[in-house]
Amino acid sequence: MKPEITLVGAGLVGALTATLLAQRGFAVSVFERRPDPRIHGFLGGRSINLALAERGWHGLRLAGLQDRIGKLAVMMRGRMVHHPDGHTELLRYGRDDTEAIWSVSRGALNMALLDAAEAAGARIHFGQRLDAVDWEKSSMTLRDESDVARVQTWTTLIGADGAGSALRAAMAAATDLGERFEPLEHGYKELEIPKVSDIPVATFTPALSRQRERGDLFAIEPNALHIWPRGNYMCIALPNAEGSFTVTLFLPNAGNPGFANVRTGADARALFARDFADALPLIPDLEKDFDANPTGILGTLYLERWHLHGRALLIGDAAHAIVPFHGQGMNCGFEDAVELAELLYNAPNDAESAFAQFQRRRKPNADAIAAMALENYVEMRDSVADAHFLLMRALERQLAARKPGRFVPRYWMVTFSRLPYAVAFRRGEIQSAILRELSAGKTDLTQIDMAIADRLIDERLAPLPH
Ligand code: FAD
Ligand code: 8R5
Repeated sequence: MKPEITLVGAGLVGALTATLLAQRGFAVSVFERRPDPRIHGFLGGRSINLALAERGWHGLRLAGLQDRIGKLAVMMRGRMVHHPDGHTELLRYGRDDTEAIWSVSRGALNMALLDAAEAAGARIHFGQRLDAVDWEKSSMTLRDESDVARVQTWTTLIGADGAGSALRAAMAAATDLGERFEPLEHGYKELEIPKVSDIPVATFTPALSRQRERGDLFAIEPNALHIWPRGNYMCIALPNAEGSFTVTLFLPNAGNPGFANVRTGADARALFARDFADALPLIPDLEKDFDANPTGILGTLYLERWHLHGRALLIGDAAHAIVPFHGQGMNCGFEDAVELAELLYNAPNDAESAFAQFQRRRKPNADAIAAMALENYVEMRDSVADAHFLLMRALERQLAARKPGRFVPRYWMVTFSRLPYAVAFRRGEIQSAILRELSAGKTDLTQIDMAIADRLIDERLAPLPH
């Protein structure tokens, strides 16, 4: 008899986990609140994209989806910084185009993963919302779109039902999970830069007219993650394969500018005219989008416990939602899926030890990426303009070239490797200390003593495992 697993949530992490477990011989049932997006369209309808990095690709490869997703993904080779005076500069993420991140549509990705899960043998039940769990009876109540309830029994439950997890609430009612949510004092709003042919000619700038004559699809450089850093706040834009960009405005909730003051589309237009002037003519529906789209909230979710013995486990955002600034929420969740599938495969009839191992292995890594994601907000919105930051960045590049496999930029370890996040975090701290020591009081690379640099690196950083 195949061991049974019941998953709650067929979002990105749930669908990948279902695929990997079904591939490994488990009888997998999945209950998903929303209707099947392959039939009803992806809810929301807006093009929302995500940045996929190496950890995410690894999960997709195991699911057999690399080629299918590869065709839909737009390469982002670096950060395109839009300075207040309108000039731009590309800061590459890696050494060459083999080191890039990729923008993919959430809807397309989720649908591909649902196909893969079903092809592997998982059974997905849509329009089934988890409402309550009866731990004594090993059953749960599910409700359909008309709120009609049914009771379903289970043997082992895995919650991949996202940051607002209903399974987490049901587990917390049975035991103290040590749950803590730390809100960020900043929120976000999504806007859109349409493809050039969808921008009304009436509002064209001369640059847009030239782009239209050339037949350009994208209004700004497609192969980059665009950032408008403005100190305490910022805008970003990620390309969509059909030619548009999803723009996200990140602002403090209070203060000026802040969402408490920038309340209406008209307020937002005034803010863009002042601070994001080069983007403004590219966002024709600014007012409409701003008024129609909700203001997203951000924060970090920490739990002391992710599992209830061998009976239930939380994974993905349900266990460790993080702030978005490293673009690693999904990537980290895919790593959860891969590690869990491996652990359960090796102990198919001992979920208790698999779950305990999972938490032991993953929790330090989840905590590390949570911390690094918070730090990357400051780095994205603020430090790009600072002269000393630029010197440290140049020095980092130089040391990385001098000591390959030893001094490796933290961004690279997080984004282009599968080294544990906790290792990237720890080595990153050591490297930052070295950069600070070497650059203290210096204004130029030529003033830095490379013999000291070599010595500090050899003393404090062991070679990375290959
Ligand atoms: P989700 O994707 O939220 O899926 C949860 C699923 O559970 C959903 O399908 C939901 O309908 C279902 N569900 C919820 N409640 C119930 C219930 N009671 N019963 C049954 N089903 C239920 N990460 C990156 O790595 N890179 C990025 O660039 C990036 N960009 C992002 C942009 C935005 C706008 C947002 C909001 C997040 C972004 N993230 C990104 C984070 C990423 O989206 C999440 O980390 C990832 O989706 C987590 O996957 P999940 O499956 O755990 O949760
Ligand atoms: N998530 C991302 C990065 C790092 C880019 C860099 C940052 C939007 C709600 Cl804010 C953000 C990154 O350091 O140069 N890679 O991928 C994705 C990001 O935000 C996503 C799109 C987002 C939640 C809104």
